[in-house]
Amino acid sequence: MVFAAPARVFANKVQMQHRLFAELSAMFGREVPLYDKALLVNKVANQAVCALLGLKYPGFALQEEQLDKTSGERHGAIRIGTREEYRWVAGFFAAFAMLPHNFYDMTALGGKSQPIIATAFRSPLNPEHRVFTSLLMTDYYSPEIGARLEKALSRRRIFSDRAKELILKNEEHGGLSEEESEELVREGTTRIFKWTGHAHDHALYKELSDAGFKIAADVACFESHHLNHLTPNTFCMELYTAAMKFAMGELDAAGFTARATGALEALRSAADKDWMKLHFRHLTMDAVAALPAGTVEDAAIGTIVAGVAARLQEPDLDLTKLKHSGYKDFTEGPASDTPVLLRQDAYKALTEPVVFHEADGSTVNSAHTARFGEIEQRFYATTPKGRELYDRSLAAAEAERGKNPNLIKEDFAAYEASCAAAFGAFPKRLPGLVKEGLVFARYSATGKGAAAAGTLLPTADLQALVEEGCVRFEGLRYEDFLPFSAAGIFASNLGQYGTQSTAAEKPTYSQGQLEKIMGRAILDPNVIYAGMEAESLLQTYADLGHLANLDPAKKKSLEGAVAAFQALAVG
Ligand code: OOG
Ligand code: NI
Repeated sequence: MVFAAPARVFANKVQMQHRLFAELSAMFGREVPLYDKALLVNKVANQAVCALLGLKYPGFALQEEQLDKTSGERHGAIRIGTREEYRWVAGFFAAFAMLPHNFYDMTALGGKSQPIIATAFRSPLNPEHRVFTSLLMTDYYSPEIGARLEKALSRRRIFSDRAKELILKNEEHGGLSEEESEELVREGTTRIFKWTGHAHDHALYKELSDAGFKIAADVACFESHHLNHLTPNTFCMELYTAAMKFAMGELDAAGFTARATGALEALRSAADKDWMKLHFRHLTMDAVAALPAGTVEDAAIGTIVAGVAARLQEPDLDLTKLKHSGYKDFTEGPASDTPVLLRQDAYKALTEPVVFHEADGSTVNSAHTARFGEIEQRFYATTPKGRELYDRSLAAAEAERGKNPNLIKEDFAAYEASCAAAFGAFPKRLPGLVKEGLVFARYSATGKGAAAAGTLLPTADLQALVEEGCVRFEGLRYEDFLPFSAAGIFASNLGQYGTQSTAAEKPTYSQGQLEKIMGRAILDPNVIYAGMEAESLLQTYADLGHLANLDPAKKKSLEGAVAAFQALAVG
C-alpha cells in the first residue's frame, strides 16, 4: 500500500510579511533612536487627528491597538550593488508574498537622474508594506570607476548559504514552514538589511564621495543592503511635519500652534466620509455611511493643538537633544489640498560613525550620511489621465518654487497658496475626481439599486445611477511610488540634486533588463487598479440588471481590463 506524503503546511506569507516588517521596524528603532521618536511623534499626531474625527463623527474612535495597526504600515528602501544580489533579494521578498511592481528608471529624470533603476516589492492586493529596491548601474560611470565599483562589490557576500537555501526552497515548493519563515526574517534583520557601521576601502569611499558619486559609495563600500529608511504612514502630513519641526527645534511654539491649527482646520473640512474610508481600511462602506455628523468648534481645535504642543514639550520628545541634520525643506507630492497619489516628507539623513577596514588590516574611523526618516500619507490612485494632470501640475509647482526657494520659510501661507494654485485643476473631493476620470474607484450597487434591479430606467449612465442612489463607489488607494518624489528624497539626503553619467555615452535601461536580472515579470499597477475598477463595474451593472444596456464597445473594454488583470493571476 502506498501512502501519500502528508501535505506540507506552509506559513501564511502575508502574516509572515507583517512579522518581517514588525521586526525590521524594531531593528531600525534600535539602530536609529530618532526613528523611534518619530514614530512616537506620529502617534501623538494621529491621536490628535482621531480626537478631531471623534467630534466630526460622534462615535468614531480608534482603540490603541487599532491605532497601532492602522499606522503600522511601512515602506523601506534598499540599494543593491549587483545583479546576482538583486535576484536573491527578489527571491527573498517572494517568500513574503511581495512581488515587483512598476519599473522606476531613475536614470531618466533629466537633471535629477541617479545611477539607479528600481522596482518596488509589495503584495498585489491590499498591500501594507513595500520596499523600494534600487540597483546601482555601474556602467552609468566611466569604465574606470565602473570597474572599481564592480571589484569592490564582487568581494561581498550578503546572503548566507542558509538564506539562499531557504529562498530556493520557497521557490521550489511554493512556501516555507513557520520556523523556516522565522529564520528568513532573522536573516533579514541580523544580516541582509542590517546596518553594521563597518565598511571597506576608505580611499574608494572618499574618492567616490568627493566626485559626487555618493550613492555608489553608499552601496559599494558596505557589507549589507542596509535599510536606509522605514516609512510609517500618517493621517495628517501637515500636523506631523509641524510637530517634528517643533520637536526638532525648527519651529517655535507660536509657529507650531499656527501651523497645527491650520492643518486641523483644513482636515475638519477635508475629512469627509470618502476620506474616512480611504484612511481607515478596517471600516466598511456601511460603517462609514452610518457615521453620524457632529461639529468641530474652533475652540475644540485649539484644545487639541494645545494638548499636542504640551505633549511635544515633555522631555522624552525633546528631539533637539538627539544629533540630527534637520528636517526636509518641503513636502514631496501634490499640494496639501489635493488628495491624489502620495505626499512624503522626511528628516534628513543622519551622519553616523563608520569604521573602514582596509586591505592591510588597518582601520579608519570615519562617518557616513545615508539613513533618514521619511513619512507618508497615501491618497487616491490616479488614472493615466489623472497622472498626466499630476505631472503637469507638479512641473508648474516646481517652476514656482524655483522662483523663490525661500518662500516656504518666509511665508508658509503664501507658499501653500502657490502650490495649491499649481494643482488648481484637480477637484478636491472624491466625487469630482471620479466624475472627471482622474482617479480609479471600486463601484457597487446599493441596497436601493439592487432592490430596483430590472425595474430601473434602461440607463447605463453611471453618473445618473450614482445620483439616483443606486450605485456607490470608494476611491482606490495609491500603493506605489513616485519617481520625482523619490528623486527629491534622494537629493535632500545626498546634499546633491542628481548624479550625471560619466560614461562615454549615457546608457539607457529598460524594464525588460530588470526582469531578466530577477527572472520575474514586473507587474504593472495600472493593470491592477484598472482591473479592479472594471471588475466592480461589470458586477455593478449585472446587479442592477443593466448589463444589456451597456454600450458594446464599453463592455468589451471593461472585459479586456478584467482579462488583463486576471492574467496576472494575483487574486
Ligand atoms: C530610495 C528613495 C525612494 C520613496 O519613498 O520614494 C523612496 C532611496 O533613497 O534609496 O523610498
Ligand atoms: Ni521612501
